[in-house]
Amino acid sequence: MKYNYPLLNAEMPGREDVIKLTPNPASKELFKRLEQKNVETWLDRYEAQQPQCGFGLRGLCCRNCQWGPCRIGPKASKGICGKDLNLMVMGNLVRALAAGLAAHGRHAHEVYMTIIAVAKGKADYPLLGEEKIWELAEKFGIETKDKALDQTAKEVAEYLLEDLGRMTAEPMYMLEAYAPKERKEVWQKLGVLPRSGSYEVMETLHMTTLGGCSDWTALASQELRMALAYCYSTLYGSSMATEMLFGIPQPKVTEVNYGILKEDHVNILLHGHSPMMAEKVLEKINSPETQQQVKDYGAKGIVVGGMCCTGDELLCRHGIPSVTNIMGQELAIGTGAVDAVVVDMQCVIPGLKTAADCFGTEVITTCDSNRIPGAKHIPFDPEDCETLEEDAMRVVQLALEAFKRRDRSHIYIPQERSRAMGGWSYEAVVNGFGGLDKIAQYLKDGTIKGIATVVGCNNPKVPYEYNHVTIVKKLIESGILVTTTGCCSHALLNAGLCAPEAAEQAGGGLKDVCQELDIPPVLAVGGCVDNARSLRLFIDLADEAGKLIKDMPFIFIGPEPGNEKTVGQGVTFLAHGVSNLVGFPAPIPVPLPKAKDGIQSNDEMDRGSNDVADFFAGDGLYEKVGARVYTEPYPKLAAQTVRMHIKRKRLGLGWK
Ligand code: BF8
Repeated sequence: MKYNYPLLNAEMPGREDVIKLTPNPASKELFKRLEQKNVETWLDRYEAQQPQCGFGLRGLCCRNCQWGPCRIGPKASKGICGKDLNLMVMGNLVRALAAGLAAHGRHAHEVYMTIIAVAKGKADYPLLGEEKIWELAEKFGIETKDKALDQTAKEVAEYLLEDLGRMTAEPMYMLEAYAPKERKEVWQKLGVLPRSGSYEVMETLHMTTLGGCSDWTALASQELRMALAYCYSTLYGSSMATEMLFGIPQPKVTEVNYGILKEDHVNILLHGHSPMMAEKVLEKINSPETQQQVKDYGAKGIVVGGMCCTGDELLCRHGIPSVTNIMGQELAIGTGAVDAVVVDMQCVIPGLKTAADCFGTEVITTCDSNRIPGAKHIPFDPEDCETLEEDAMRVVQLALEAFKRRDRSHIYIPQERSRAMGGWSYEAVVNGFGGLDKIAQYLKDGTIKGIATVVGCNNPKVPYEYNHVTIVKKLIESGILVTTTGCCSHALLNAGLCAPEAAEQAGGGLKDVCQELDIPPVLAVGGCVDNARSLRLFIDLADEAGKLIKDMPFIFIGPEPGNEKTVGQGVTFLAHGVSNLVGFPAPIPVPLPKAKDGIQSNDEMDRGSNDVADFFAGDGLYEKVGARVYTEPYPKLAAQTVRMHIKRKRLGLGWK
């Protein structure tokens, strides 16, 4: 059964479609098993929510003040305050980006404060990314002569903190250092240069409060301004600061998927986004003390698996096998083999604990921002980390004790494993292909037709992981190189598309070059903050080719967008001139043809917001930044749209 949403010109899958279409056999098995065992998952809760509210789906509901909630529809064309449809849709969108920026900002803050704690001697972490520390110091113009590495790192972190929190109108250091000159001029002309992450979140909430900004186009400008703050204060900042601490990832091969769990081992999953505590826990797991204790507890060893973006970070740096993403977290618990899930921040759904309670899995929270009732809480705070070493050891102890208690009658581990290569930092991609000049040449001569960065969450509105995998298979077949992060990367890793042998599935020159260099056609570049790596690649390749980024055969794709954070990711790439393809028409309603002026049409109301939809999909945004949003929920059609986009860009450049 499908759920039809004519208002969006789309349908959503029912349970049978999800189980039939989801590409990972392990997920199919686990959905069925959890259903048999009567354990609730997101799939049950999603079905219980059908039909979903048509106002909310189209961004036509405002809950920003106590006059509301207000809805716009055939009965009322305005909210009580007079807010019209454009203002409501754009206001909701800009608030979503603010929430996403706040989330990545909090992540960034933890990483920067950890570097400062290390420099002050308060936290025992290495500074393995020496080259990144010197690179940033030089870019920021920090005097480094006779300065120790840790002190330089601290100064860099203080600059990054300023980008996160500046309240005055000075330029952002990171934006000045890494944004292309041509873009800076575009943004200057548009008046969208930001102050800092925190300032722009404050300004956005201010603009959208009752009686705030009534001009949706000013909110659209704020959307661009905030995306730039998001990009340069949180994506670039978190990604590079984490490299300062734990080093710049290099490619490494490992095995991924649910089959990495082992019945006779202690199984620990590390889940969340900021890998600060996870790195320390990993250090303790690998200590001789723990390895001895494991035997005392009667286990054959410890398996560490990664979930979501913390999983991506650990895969990239240590080759730790990853298991799954946001919508697989309950399935992983459903194996009955997970002794402990250690979670830090973000994308840890409340349903995780419900499933964990059914299987006796210990859930350990490590961030004060992400508390879960009934979970053990051992917080990491870089500003108060005197007990960090003991705390990380306690986390490991809890997992060992959970292994002893585990009810083995519930264990069911689908034996799916895939080979995968992670660790594709910006530097690794450039070196792997033999230099920026080589990649630019491959693009020019058509060996590689284009580059798509395919990223983002899962969303129950499309069949779980089906859109990710289907689009990417079609793209590599067409000779388009793919970079990936976040939940999408887990779908692609488990599908075997991130292994060098996946080159076999690529088409044309991409197949040849990947086989020759032993590189996968789908490059797992890290967690969501590491979209900065793909963006930097786009920026530097355009520069190397002597072209503007907006003219290059690049695209950003979010096939299953879910979290508010993805709005920021998409608009970041748009602001840089890279068009987006999104896999479901919300919260920007699907752009159907606009009714002619003077013609009253219900369609005009149904689609949510003509002007905002046209701004993103039509010429409004395109004229400002040279990029637009395509929306297509059906993955084969989506891949076709991307191929056309890439082809048009190549034609424009005169590249065959
Ligand atoms: O930051 S892709 S559901 S896990 S938000 Fe979350 Fe979305 Fe997954 Fe990583 Ni990104």
